[in-house]
Amino acid sequence: MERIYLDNNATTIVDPRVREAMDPFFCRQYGNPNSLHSFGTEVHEAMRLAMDRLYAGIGAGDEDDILVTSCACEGNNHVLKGAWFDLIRRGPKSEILTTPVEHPCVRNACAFLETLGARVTYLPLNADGVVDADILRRHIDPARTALVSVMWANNETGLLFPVRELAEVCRESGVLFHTDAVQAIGKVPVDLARVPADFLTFSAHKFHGPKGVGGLYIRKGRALTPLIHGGEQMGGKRAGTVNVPYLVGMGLAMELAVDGLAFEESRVRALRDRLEEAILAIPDTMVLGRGAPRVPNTILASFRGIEGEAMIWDLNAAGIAASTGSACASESLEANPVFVAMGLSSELAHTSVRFSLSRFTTAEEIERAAAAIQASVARLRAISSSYSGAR
Ligand code: 7TS
Repeated sequence: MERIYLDNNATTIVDPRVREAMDPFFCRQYGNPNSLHSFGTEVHEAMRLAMDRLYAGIGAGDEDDILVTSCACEGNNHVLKGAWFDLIRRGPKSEILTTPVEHPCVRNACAFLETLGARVTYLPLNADGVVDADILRRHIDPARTALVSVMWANNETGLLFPVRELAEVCRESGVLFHTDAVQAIGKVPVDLARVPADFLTFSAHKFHGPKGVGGLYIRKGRALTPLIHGGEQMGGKRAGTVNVPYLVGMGLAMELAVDGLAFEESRVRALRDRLEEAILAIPDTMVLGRGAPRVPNTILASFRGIEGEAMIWDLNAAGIAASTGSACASESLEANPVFVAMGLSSELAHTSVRFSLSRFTTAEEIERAAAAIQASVARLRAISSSYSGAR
């Protein structure tokens, strides 16, 4: 029986068209793009096309920069550490505002900067589990705040943050705004002509491109101290030979993701809603953030009386890949900070499972997954000491 992959927020299958587009750049057009001979120059056209696709995909202006990075962790670290080198270190702006539900690469980079003397404030969430413009207005201080970093969409809940309003508040206050758009690309429109963010990060493997390549958008006029010093690649802003095959793949993956947005909005959302309906038909289940704006592919469901991890293993045995939404750190049983910040009980935090779909998910897979989830819940509740029947 074919396995079913419902963990697309962790990573996605590479679109076969993307792999095909990358192929010539391994053994045929393998020159270093900085070389002056034909091996070098012949890759330029493909690189330009890929960059054009990235610019078009996120609505970047011609004079803005997009740096090709190795992943979103790199892009996010670059922005946060750049804020330290460019601003905080020099004073008087010493504060970064962020949220407690960012990816660990943002939270841990902030924790590191705190050890150097930065002041980091984690903004509270509203009843929908996001930071809104009023909350930001209450905390932002133009004299003290150097940077605001808030994700576009949360990887565990799929909740969408009102980034346009947040970016506008920052702009009015003269404060830099960064958004981690890793979980937004290909799921909702991401248009920097409408959202006045200064920095934005993305990662190809979340939208059917290869792993190990991502992008960091820098609006015109915003400087960032390089994280990687070296040669003159990318105008000296990020040294290292450009990963040409992966850039080519990311460019096409971006174009396909943006072209597929309407499909995501209709077909993927319909499949997600169908799975959600099947989950909610099981007694004592809930879906987090159901009433609030969410990306169309994600379900974070809680099954009372069942440890999320037990369900992952049980579903895995049935050939279905989901994740706990990292309800527990893999090595400890500490509750996920995302759930703590959302004010969810530890019971909810420990009983949640994340299902994330993609444009490759089929209706038949959803029906099979729904049946497997129902069977797993029945099996695990029958042996659960903490479940004593529907309340
Ligand atoms: N930012 C967000 C919002 C993410 O979801 C992830 C990966 C990253 C950054 C890191 O991306 P990378 O390019 O450096 O790999 N998120 C997840 C996840 O939700 N489950 O596994 C990985």
